[in-house]
Amino acid sequence: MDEVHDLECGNVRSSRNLTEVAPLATAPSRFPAGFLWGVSTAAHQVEGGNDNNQWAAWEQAGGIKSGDRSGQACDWWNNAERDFDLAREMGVNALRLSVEWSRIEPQEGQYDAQALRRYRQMLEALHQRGIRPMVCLHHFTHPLWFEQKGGFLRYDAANRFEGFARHVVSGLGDLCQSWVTFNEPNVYATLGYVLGEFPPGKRGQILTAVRLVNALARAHTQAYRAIHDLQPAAQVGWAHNFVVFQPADPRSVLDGWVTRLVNELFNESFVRLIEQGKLAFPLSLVSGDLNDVKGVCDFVGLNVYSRFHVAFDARLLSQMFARVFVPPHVPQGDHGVEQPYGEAYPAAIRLAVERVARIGKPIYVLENGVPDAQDRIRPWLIVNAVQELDRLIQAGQDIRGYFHWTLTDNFEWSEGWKLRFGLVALDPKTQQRTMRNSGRLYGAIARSNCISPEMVNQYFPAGIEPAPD
Ligand code: IFM
Repeated sequence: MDEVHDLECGNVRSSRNLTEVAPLATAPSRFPAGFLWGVSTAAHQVEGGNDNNQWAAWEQAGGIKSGDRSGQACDWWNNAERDFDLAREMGVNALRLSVEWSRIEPQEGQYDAQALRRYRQMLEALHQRGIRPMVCLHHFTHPLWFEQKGGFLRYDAANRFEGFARHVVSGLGDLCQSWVTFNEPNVYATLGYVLGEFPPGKRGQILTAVRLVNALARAHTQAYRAIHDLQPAAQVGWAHNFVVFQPADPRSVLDGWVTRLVNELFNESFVRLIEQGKLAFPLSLVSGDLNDVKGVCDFVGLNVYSRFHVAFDARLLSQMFARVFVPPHVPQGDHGVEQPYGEAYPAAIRLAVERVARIGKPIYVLENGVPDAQDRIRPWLIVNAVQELDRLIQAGQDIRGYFHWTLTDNFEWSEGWKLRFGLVALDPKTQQRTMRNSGRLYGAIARSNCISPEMVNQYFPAGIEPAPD
């Protein structure tokens, strides 16, 4: 692996303008001391050998479009330390990982001490490398026994989740103070119950998706209180996936209406529950008041990637008449316009931050990235994302960190191994890793807590503008 050279930012405001290498208006200043430059990961996507959760069953049942299996994944269960070394070499100071409930509580009420010990080792290994861990309790996967009992739609799900959360925090609390209860409740509900892409593979069940979001908000609240009970100084939040939806035709009343509807269900539902303790009318008829959920978080985590256009289509009843698509000639990662990954849109960070800032809590960008095996547009994305963050912080927004998704290429859910989000390329068959240039660039930014045109030039002398498609 190549050495990464440290580049000082110096007085970036008077140095060469970044517009020479990127479509940027201004060069950013130094980030606040203690700003977290991290990478995000998730248990099922990296550990390998997870065969006791609902995603393993989904894989076996043919739920992955390519037929791929997560298999050995990035082999973290045996050797996460290899990737932690790469994270240290890169220079990040934080890493978000999740714990796999199906390993820790493989049967209801039976906890596996060995599994928790392995997570302790991982957290210790991160600390030894100067990397602060942030632990997520539920990143899309849970044990088969829990799924078979109805998952989070069952009446006592919040109690089960609280029991798991207590067990984890009791066992790992001396090594971690930052907790994410749920990753992307809105994605889990939408892909699992409206689009059928995630287990349990239901389509068009919009009311069930709303009920699930409510149930996840209750479970989040109960876990939040349990974590604080055990660890009063803990910082607890959730990771919200924010997508920019834009009417396909700004003059069309129907496009505007269906865009607002999609936005309300996807972007607003969980956020409104935390902000106001209820959903907007008429969704509030399904949920009622959840007053005890209001204000329950110490920070808001944002996972921000993309923008979609939305058009009214009377044939799409099961999708609330919304045709969600990506127009041609916009920057995109490695997929056709039919795929649900959208336009790579760093400006989404500003819109997302401005929305959740109304909750009044610190904000972390907990995911941002693009599937890009050849590193065509990832550098452009990183530079633009960092500039967005800088502008927001200058404008007074309380943003505490940026975590890139992801460290090493990993198992991308229903797309399997097809999409490569890593700063480090992985061949899952040989387990060979190769640092991408975007990893070197991101590392240089993280180490200097700043970005300079020299960094961009060093790794991308030919420039980083995304080529038009
Ligand atoms: O890989 C996922 C991650 O698990 C959740 N957020 C989006 C990422 C990229 O699709």
